[in-house]
Amino acid sequence: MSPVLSISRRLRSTPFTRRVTEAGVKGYTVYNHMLLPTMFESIEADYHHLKRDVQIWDVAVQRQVEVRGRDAAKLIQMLTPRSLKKMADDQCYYIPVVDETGGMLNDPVAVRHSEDRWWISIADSDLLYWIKGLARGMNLRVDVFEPDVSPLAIQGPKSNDLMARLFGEDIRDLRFFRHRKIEFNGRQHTIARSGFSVQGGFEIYVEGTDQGEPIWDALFEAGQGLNVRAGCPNLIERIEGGLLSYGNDMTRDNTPFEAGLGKFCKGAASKDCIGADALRQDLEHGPKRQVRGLAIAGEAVPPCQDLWPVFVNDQGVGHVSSAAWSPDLLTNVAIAMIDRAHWDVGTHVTVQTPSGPRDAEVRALPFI
Ligand code: THG
Repeated sequence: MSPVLSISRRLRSTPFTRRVTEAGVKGYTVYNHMLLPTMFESIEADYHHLKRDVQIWDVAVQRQVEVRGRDAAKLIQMLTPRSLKKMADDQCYYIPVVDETGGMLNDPVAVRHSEDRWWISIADSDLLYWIKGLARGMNLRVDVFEPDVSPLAIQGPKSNDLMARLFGEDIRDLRFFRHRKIEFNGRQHTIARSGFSVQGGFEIYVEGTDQGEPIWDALFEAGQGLNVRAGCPNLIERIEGGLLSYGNDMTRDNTPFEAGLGKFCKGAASKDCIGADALRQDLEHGPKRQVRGLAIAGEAVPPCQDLWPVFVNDQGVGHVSSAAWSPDLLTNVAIAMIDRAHWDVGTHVTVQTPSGPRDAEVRALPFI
């Protein structure tokens, strides 16, 4: 028998877990101390379906850190080298969050409701404590807490049709990384055009655990004839799309410039951001290494559970952190951190995989 995950109060279920189980989930990972589905039919079958139809994803693990109060905007600008000055009350921004060494603590989506009310929709690290610590240590006039909000993503090319059926035609006009309120069951929820795939779609920030199953059921009801299925962030699709996974593809050892997030660090020179001084070197001279795509030759590689060393002429030049066979590109696709001297697109390298050394070629991200 293969090992099982023992689920308890610490390993939190979500408002959608019962429905996810009923839908036949086959694999889970743990993210923010909570269950995140990784597979339904198979990673390849889920991938083809996501690219053709529409899926409903339990991404409640994208927990919200709510920051409320007169110093909210000031505190959030301290977290990130991305300038938030022009951000409107209906916008979401992808923001690298760095510590005083310039190391990445998280790569959340910031959701601005108003000057004094924000959500930070976090990746897998305990950012709540960093933000609470800053608020307390600096005597800021804010409350910082995790609200009862659970994102549900609707992803895939038919996501517009599905959402229009349930929430009306106007929803088609919602722009990328903008949000608005919708009403369901007499309750208000925030809905954004966003999500962890490059197929397009929406995220509903479901307010209230008790609303999870009613919204899930309504989406499946509305999706009849659209081949709607339960799904989850897909390993192959996210590598092809160049979407990075915090804790896998970048960690506290990396600056956002190394993670390829330099375009979100234009405010890195500003004193408002805690990591500004530490980031100056990378801002002025560029990073010493950076995230790249790799096309790895040969048959399908096994899952990447540890870093795979990358070599050029027996010299270590980086490592692979995520890899999968791409059925559409007919090659293995991977995300790697590669030293500057070898990161040019087209460079030939060798990857030490668990199934032996493989030839590989540096590619730009995204692959597609
Ligand atoms: N949605 C929400 N919260 C999240 C994620 C999400 N929290 C954790 C994790 N995913 C954070 N990671 C990402 C990575 C990339 C994007 C979103 C979240 C993304 N980026 C676009 C890009 O890079 O082109 C848009 C960036 C922008 O314009 O600001 O979509 O998926 N709620």
